[in-house]
Amino acid sequence: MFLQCGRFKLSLERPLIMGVVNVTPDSFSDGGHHFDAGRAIEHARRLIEEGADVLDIGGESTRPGAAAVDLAEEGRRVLPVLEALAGGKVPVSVDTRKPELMREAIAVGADMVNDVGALAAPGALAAVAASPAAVCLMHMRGEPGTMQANPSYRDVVREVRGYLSGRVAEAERAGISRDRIVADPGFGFGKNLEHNLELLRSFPELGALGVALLAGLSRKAMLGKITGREVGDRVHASIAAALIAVQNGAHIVRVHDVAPTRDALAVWRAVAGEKK
Ligand code: HH2
Repeated sequence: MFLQCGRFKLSLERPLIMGVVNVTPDSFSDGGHHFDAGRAIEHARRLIEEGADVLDIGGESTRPGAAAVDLAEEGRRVLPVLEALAGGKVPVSVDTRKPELMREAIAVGADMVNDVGALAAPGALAAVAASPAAVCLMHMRGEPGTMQANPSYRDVVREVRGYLSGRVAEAERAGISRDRIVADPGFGFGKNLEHNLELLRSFPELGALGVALLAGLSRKAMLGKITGREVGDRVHASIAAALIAVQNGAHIVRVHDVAPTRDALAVWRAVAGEKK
């Protein structure tokens, strides 16, 4: 299995690490740390050295309760960073919900679009379909402003899988081939701790979608609830979560802490066998 990702054809025979670069003042775990292009680019290059297989550049926080950012501001944040990194040795992804920014990002060389809105915004499917970029379709219940208010599901795994299956079908109808699609259950996006744990436990069931799977658990509130630790102190919990996700079938893990994740996955690969 492989993922066609802009200029890259990525093998999914071993788990891939997507390193997070937030160019925002307010992201939940690293807001403000790389809130200028120079620092963000420096951080991204460090993540590549640490072993990131893909970089995910975002200019709008989607943490619960986050304020929306307008198109011009989001573009000012991410486009210079994408431009500096595109064409390098690892693919770059743009984390955005805005179709206009998807187009602009692809025009400056983004290899992938990571959309927590699963290309549901008008024009988003067409923006990706018209390009060679890969796309990550994520499940979210509600909107970041209110999604954690009181999420409820009858059967979270069925509902998330059903939604993703519908979005994959829509994307295919729009002309995005399966080998360009990644699906993600969206941990923490309109889900309480029990929902998140159930999704992680049942991750293998998402394999039926027949596309690459991504898990984003890094430093999230669910890990704080389990360990009682503040966001800056969740690295160990994040490694455990990434490892469980990979063991349960995730092809890509989206993480802030690339170096320790790489080491943990190296051990997993050694045990799983050389092919990984
Ligand atoms: N999580 C976040 C943002 N984007 N994209 C995908 N596909 N999956 C995720 O789980 C996911 C995501 C939230 O993390 P972060 O980017 O660190 O925070 P913020 O949204 O506050 O910038």
